[in-house]
Amino acid sequence: MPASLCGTWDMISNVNLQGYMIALGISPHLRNIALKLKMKKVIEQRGDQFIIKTTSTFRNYTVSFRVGQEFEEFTRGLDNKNVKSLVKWKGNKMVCEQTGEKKDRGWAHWIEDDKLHLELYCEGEICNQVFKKKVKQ
Ligand code: ECB
Repeated sequence: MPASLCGTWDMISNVNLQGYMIALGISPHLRNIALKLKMKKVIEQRGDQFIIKTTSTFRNYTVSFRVGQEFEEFTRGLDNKNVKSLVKWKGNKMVCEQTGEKKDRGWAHWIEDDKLHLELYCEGEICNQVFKKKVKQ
């Protein structure tokens, strides 16, 4: 079993979000706002269902799914597109393929050195984000 992705995570690095957003067709105005955000991830598992919440001071985005079960995703508040998404485990990585108008689109999450890693990719652009586990208060 791969290390659990569950928990509350704070972003500590964000590389090439700009390139990823350009590939998604996000406007310059929204890109400038998004680039300044320190996002959080809250990942929960209930039975065989995963819920991933991305939160920020500007917008939040939530997706929920079962591994191995294709679902319809509308990327509301991101690029506002309908995609068919499928999440699988590939080794220690939770990998999501998002099939739609954009080619070669998806993301992968994994744990490395107690950090949560996220690779977001679209049409050859790759954004790498790293999150550290939020200290319990
Ligand atoms: C939700 C906070 C970001 C809001 C940014 C607003 C406008 C910019 C529009 C699009 C930018 C595209 C992506 C922003 C980066 C991350 C957001 C969630 C990416 C994602 O798909 O995460 C997956 C994997 O954790 C789960 O949805």
